[in-house]
Amino acid sequence: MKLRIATVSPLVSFEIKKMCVIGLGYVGLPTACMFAKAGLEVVGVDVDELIVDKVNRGEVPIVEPGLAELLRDMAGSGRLRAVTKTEPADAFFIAVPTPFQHDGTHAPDVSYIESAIRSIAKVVVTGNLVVLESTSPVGTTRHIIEVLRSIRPDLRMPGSDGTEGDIDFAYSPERVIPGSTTEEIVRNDRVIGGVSARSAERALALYKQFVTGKCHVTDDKTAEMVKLAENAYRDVNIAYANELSVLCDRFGIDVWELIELANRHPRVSILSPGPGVGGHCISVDPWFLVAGAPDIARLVRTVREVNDFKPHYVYRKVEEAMEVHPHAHLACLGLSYKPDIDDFRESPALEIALRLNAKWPGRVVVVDPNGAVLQEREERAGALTFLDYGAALQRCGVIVGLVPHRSFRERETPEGKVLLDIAGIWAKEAGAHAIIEPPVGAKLWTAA
Ligand code: SAJ
Repeated sequence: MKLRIATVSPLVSFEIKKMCVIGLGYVGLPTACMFAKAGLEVVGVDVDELIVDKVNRGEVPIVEPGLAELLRDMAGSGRLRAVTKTEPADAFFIAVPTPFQHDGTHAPDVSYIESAIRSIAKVVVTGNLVVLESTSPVGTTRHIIEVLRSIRPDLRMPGSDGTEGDIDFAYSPERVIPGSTTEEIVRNDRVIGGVSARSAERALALYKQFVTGKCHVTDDKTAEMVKLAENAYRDVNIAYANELSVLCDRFGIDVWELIELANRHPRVSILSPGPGVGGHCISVDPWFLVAGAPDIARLVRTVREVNDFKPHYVYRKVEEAMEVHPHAHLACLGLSYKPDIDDFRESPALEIALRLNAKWPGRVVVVDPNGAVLQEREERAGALTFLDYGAALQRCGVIVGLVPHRSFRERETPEGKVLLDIAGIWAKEAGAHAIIEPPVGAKLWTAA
């Protein structure tokens, strides 16, 4: 549906001065800060009291460059405060997680979104705007309208044909990459999907208060699908690199050299293989497309399976190396879901390390620059033996490079060790498309 922005629409006169941002995580907190910086009164809502207390003290609960200063300033200015219960406001932003069910079905779990809209239902009044930012299955914005309609029959909801109601609704996906959130949230282009022309118009006006990238207006369903299409696109491309890595292993070819050479083609740009795909987005969102159309989403499903297979493959390769060196100690380098961040959600590297540690207790050590953060957050990490890089190399004969953290890549290639270079740590040129040459005295898994 192509939306036309109306120039005069009755509810636009409801000025937005105060907003509630529900969910103070990786997206909600920076968004709340940006709106506060733009001069709005912002109330951040989170069910976690520890997060609420921290935010009110001006302390960031997550590591994200630039966010600490921003939050300190905004909390100090009085324009941003945090609470555990949704308050009356002019606009509501929902930025809560949408995981999938861990029962093998991978069905999306929209229960956090549903509880957010139920909390909004208690305070919402005519003229309010509700914007959903959480990555969601196609149709979720419509679904929350129906949830609100069932709780608040006194309010007129917008129609599925674009007719206006008493409340406006829009869907606008975040597109930031962890590690550059505070820059990308401002600079990136944004897609804004309104359920009606007025909804889109109001959401657009709001985002324009801090977004310098272009804002593209469409309908809610298209905006929902855009986000899923973007992340599935990345999944497809990473799966290709991962499949190449196992093919190269079978054929006895160095995958890093292969990719470097293939990328010399002017229209080829292959990504980097790794231990699998982690994080809370790429490894999750494509399943929403599969769940929505299981009979036809064949490529997206296969791609998920290819990327989910990679950690098992890596585990088997390490097992083989340990069988050849039955007394060796093993070091796992890197545990986060990608390099240079303190985020361990859905991390294949962490799963591999835990599994290896369970198989050879007492013989496995792990190294990660943010190991302390992991130990604080994840109970299972208690079973792991953390060492610094130098000590791990001294103790272990088999070294598995799982995450190419900068601090690992800056080091010399270890000599006299069995190196399993899963993520290109010892590639000659640091970065995505590096050549690796087998270092003297070391055995590489690609050459095994
Ligand atoms: N990975 C590889 N090889 C690569 C690139 C990545 O194995 O060449 C792995 C990473 O190590 C990681 C996983 O893929 O395990 C995902 O990492 P990522 O950097 O591709 O993505 P995320 O999850 O940190 O952020 C993505 C981004 N989406 C896209 O690039 C299309 C970001 O813009 C989204 O905002 C975010 O998902 C989200 O929240 O959806």
